[in-house]
Amino acid sequence: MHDLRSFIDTVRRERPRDVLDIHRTVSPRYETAAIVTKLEQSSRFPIVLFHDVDRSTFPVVSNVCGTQARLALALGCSIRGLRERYGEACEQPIKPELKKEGPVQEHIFVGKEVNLKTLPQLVYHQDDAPQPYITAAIIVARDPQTGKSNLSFHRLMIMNENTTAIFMARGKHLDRIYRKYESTGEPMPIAAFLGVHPACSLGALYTGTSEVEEYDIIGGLLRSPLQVVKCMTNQLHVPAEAEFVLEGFVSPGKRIGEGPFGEFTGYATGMACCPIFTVQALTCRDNAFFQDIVSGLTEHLLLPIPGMEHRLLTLARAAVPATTAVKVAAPLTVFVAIKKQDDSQPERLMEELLDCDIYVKQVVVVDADVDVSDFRQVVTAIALHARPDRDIFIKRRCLGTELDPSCESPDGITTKIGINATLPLNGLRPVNRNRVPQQLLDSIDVSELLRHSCEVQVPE
Ligand SMILES: Cc1cc2nc3c(=O)[nH]c(=O)nc-3n(C[C@H](O)[C@H](O)[C@H](O)COP(=O)(O)O)c2cc1C
Ligand SMILES: [Mn+2]
Repeated sequence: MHDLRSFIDTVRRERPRDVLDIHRTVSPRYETAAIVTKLEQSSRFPIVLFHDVDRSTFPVVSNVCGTQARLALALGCSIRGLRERYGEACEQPIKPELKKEGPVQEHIFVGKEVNLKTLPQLVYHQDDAPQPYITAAIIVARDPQTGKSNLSFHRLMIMNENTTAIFMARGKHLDRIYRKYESTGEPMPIAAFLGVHPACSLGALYTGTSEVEEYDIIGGLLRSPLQVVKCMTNQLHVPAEAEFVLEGFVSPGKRIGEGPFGEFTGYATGMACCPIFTVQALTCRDNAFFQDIVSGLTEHLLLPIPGMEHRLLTLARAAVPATTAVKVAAPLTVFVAIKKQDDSQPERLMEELLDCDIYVKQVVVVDADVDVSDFRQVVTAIALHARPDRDIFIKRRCLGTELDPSCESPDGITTKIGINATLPLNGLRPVNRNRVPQQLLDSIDVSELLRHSCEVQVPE
C-alpha cells in the first residue's frame, strides 16, 4: 500500500520522534503555519498532525516531506542516493493501474453538495490575501492534442463554496495545456488531489518533457504501478488512495486577482492574475486527512530538488560530458562542478542551465575538486578563481519567475547570471593548490601525537 496513512505509520515505526500529534484546538488562521514555523526555527522538522482544527471536521497533516531522511525512507534509498533513485525511476517508468473503485471515493459530494468551506480554511502569512489557501494540491490535466496526462502542484485560493483561483506559472506544462483549451474556447477539465505518499509528490515534480507522464515516474519511484481510479465527473484519473479529490474545470477567458501569497522564496510578490477553477465534485476517504505544506519552509524547498537535480545533471552532461556534480543550493540557484577539458566549457554549461528552467536564475560553475554541497567552498571558489570582468555572464530578457522579488514585471521576464569560478587551464601565472605529500600524511598517527594533550580544538 502506498498512501499517506501507511507512510505516516511507517514513520511512526521507523522514526517515532518524527511525528508530532497536536490534539488541542488550533486556529486555521496563522496558527498551524506558526507552529510548523516555530518548530523549524528550533531546528525541528516533524510531521505535524493537527487533530482538531477550528471550524473543520478534517484533521490537517503538515510537513510530511519536511526532511531528506523521510524522503529517503519513502523511496527506500539513502539521502545521498535520492537523486540517483529519481534517475532510475525516470529510466524505468511504470504505468499506473486503473481500478474500478478506491477509498478516495468513499464519500462523494456532487454539484450543490460541494462546499470548500468545510475544508480547513488555512491562512499562512500576515501579508497574504485574506482568503484561505490549499497548498498541497496536485493537479492532473490532459493535453487536448497529445492526450498525455500531466501532474504539477498549484496553489489554490478558495473564493467561495465551489470555486478557487489557480496559479499556473507561465510556460510550465499546465499553463501550456490551459492555453490550448483556451484557444478553442473550451474549459480545461482538471482534478486536484491531495493527501498522498511522498513518491506521488516527488513524481508530480518531474520537470522534463511533456511526453513523459508523471504518473509513470511515480510508478518508477514506487517500483510498482500507482493505483488510480476514474473521476466521478470527467475522464481524468486520480490516485485511488489519495485523501481528497476536487474535480472540475478551469474556464477559458476568465481571470481574477489572486494573492498576495508568501511563496517558496520567502516572499510574496503582490497580486497575480489567475484563471478560475470550478469544483463540480469533491470526494474523500473515511476520516480524511487534509494535507498541508507551509509555503517557504524547508519542505517546500526540498520537494522539487531530487527531480530538478536529476534533470539538470542530465542536461549538463549532455551539453558538457565532463560535468561531475549538480546542486540546487538555494531558491533559483544552481552550483555545478566540472572536470574541465577546455576553457569554453563553463560558458556552455551556463547557457544550457540558465535556459532550461524558469527556476534557474544563477549558475556557478566550479572545478571538480570543489564540493558543490559546501557553500563555503563554492563562495571561496568565486572569490579565488573568478575574475569579475571576465567570468561573469549576464543574460538579459530571460523567462524567469514572477515569484522572484527582484523581477519587476508580472510576465517573469528578468536577467540571469552565470559565474565561472573555475581556474583557467593555462593561466598566466602558475597556480597550485597547497599540498603536502600524501604518503607523509598517511603515516602520521594523530592519537599518538595528541596523547599528552588534554584538549581537542575545533576550528571556529
Ligand atoms: C508545494 C509546491 C507548490 C507549488 N505551487 C505551484 C503553483 O502554485 N503554481 C505553479 O505553476 N507551480 C507550482 N509549483 C511548482 C510545480 O509543481 C513544478 O514546477 C512542476 O514540476 C511543473 O511541472 P511540469 O514540468 O509538468 O510543468 C509548486 C511546487 C511545490 C513543491
Ligand atoms: Mn509535466
